[in-house]
Amino acid sequence: MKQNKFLWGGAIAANQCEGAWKEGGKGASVIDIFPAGKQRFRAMSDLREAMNTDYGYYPSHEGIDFYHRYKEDIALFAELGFRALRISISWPRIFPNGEDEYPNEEGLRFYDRIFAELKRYGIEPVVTINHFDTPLALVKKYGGWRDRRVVEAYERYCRVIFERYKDYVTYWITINEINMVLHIPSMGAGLVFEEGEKEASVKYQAAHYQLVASAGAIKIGREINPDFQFGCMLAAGEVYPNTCNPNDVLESQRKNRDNYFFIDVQARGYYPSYSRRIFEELGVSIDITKEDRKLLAENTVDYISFSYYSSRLTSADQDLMKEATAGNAFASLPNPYLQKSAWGWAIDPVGLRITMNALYDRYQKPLFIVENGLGAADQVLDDGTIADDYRIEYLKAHIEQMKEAMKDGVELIGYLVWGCIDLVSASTGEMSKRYGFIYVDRQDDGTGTMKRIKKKSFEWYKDVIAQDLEMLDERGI
Ligand code: BGP
Repeated sequence: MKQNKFLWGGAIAANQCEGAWKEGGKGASVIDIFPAGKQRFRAMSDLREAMNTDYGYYPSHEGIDFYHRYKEDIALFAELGFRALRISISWPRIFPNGEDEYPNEEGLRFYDRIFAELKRYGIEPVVTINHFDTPLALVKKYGGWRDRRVVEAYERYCRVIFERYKDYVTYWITINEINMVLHIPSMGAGLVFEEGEKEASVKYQAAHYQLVASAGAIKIGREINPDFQFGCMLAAGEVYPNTCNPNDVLESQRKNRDNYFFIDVQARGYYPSYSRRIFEELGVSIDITKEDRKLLAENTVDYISFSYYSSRLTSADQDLMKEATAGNAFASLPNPYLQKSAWGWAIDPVGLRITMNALYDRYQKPLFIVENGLGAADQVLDDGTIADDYRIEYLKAHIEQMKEAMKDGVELIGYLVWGCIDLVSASTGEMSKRYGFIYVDRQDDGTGTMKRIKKKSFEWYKDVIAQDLEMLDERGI
C-alpha cells in the first residue's frame, strides 16, 4: 500500500448528497424514484409500482446540494483534518442512460473539480463506483442487474472513469454493500421481478453479475494503473446466536455466511463450497460461465472495506424470530445487553472488534472501515449550537474497540465516519436521521436553508485526528 498514514476521514455518497438530479446532463438513478417517509419502504419493495407512481417529493433530487456547495463542504472536511474522503461517482451523471455511446463530459468535469479540490487540501479520495445508483434507464430496459448486459455497461463506465481519474484516485470500491442485493434488491441492484418467478434465483443471478462486474472492473483498472487499490464492500456486523443452543449457533453461522458469501468470492476468487448447498436448498440455478470463473479467480480484491453500525442476533426458533425487527435492513432479535439508537439499531462497539477480527481471520487482507456512525435526531439549540454528546460517545467507544482490534493484529487502512455531513438517509429518506459533524438545515419535508453548522462533535473529531497526527510526527512518519 502506498499509504502509510492511517486514513482518518468521512464518507458520503452521490445519491444522498449531490442533488442536482437533472443538472449537467445527469440521467435519473434508481434512487431518484424513491420517496421519503412511509411510502419509501413500499416503493423499495416493489420497483414496478415505484416506477409508475408519482410520489411528489423525492429527497435525492436536491440532496444537500453538494453539487453546488462542494467547495464549502470540502473546506470544512479539510478543517476537520480529514486525510481521506469517501465519495461515490454517480453512474447516471457519467452515462445518463447507463450505456450511452459517449460519456457526459459535463458530468466528468464535475468530478474533475471535486478531485482537484480534494488534492488542494491533501485529502485522499476513496471512490465507490456504484453506491445505490444504478441508472434508471437500465432498470427499465433490463430489469436491473438480473441481465448480463448491465455488466458490460458497468465495465464501460469503469473504463471511462479509470482513464479520466487515474492520476487522482488510488482507492476504489467496486460496489457498495454488495450483500444488499439479497436484502434490498431494488436499491442494491435495481431488480424488477416478474410475476410468479423465483426471487432467490433472480437475486443470486444479479449477485453473480455484480461479482463478475467487480472482477471485470479490477482487471480493467489494473491495466490502466497498476497502482490502483481495489476493495469489495460489505454491510458487516456479526450475527450472534441468541443462546448457546447448538442450533442457534448453527443458525448464526448460516446467517454470517449469507454475508461472507460475497466477500469469499471477491477475496478468494471462487465460490465457497457451502454455496452449493445454499443454491440446492433454495432451488437456485444460475448462469456462471467458465470465463466468469476465470475472471473471478484472477481478479481478487486488495482490501476488504465494510460498513459497521451494529451486530445482529438470531435464533433457530422460528416463532421467536417473529419478534425480530429490521434494523439496518437485517432482521435481528433485541440484544438485552445492548442499547439501541432512536432508529432501533443496536449499539455494539465490542461488536466492531469482533467483526474486524472475524473478517481478518477469514481473509488476511487489510481492512478498511468505510462507514460507521450514529443516526440521531439532532436539535439546534436556541443559541444556534448542536450538543451531540451522544454521537461523541458512540464514536469514541467504536474507535477504542477499533484500536483494540488493531492491537489484536488486524491490519487496518483507515476509519471513515458515515455521513460526516448530514445527508439523506438511504433506508428512510429522512434528513432527520443525522450522522454528521456538520449540521445541514434541511428538513424531512424539503424545507430549510441548506445552511451548514458545525456540531459539538466537529471539534471533538478534529482533535482525534490532530492527536493522531502529533503521534505520527513524534514517530517521524
Ligand atoms: C449503509 C449505506 C449508506 C448509508 C448508511 C446508513 O447501508 O451504504 O448509504 O445510508 O447505511 O443508513 P441509513 O441512511 O439508512 O441510516
